[in-house]
Amino acid sequence: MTADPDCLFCKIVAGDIPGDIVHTGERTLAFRDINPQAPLHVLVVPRDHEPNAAASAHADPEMFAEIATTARAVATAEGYDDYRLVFNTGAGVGQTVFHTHCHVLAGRPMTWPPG
Ligand code: D5M
Repeated sequence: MTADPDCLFCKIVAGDIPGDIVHTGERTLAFRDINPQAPLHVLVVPRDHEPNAAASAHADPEMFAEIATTARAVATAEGYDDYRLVFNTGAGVGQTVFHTHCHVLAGRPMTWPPG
């Protein structure tokens, strides 16, 4: 298990700070976003620290697939067949927490392209 002692999401994974956890997997954890942008807004994170989706996919492709299946499980459990997954990858597109996370958004109409 790799962890960064300064990383907010590593602290949630470790249970050192609270998260509104909706799913615990062997290699992933899902918790509600503190600033929800839709009726369902959950973050699925790998337990292992990597700074972004590209790094996680490279380091552990199986775990990266687990993020997608966890996202579907969370959406289904909350009654949503349709949902949007977002991986902000890099500060230039709005990434603010540099521990890989998948936004799972559902429950309202969504437009394309995203803002
Ligand atoms: O998304 C980072 C997301 O992390 C953003 O939507 C807020 C959320 N966030 C920040 N702190 C917390 C805590 N403590 N719990 C739950 N959610 C949190 P990004 O893609 O990096 O912009």
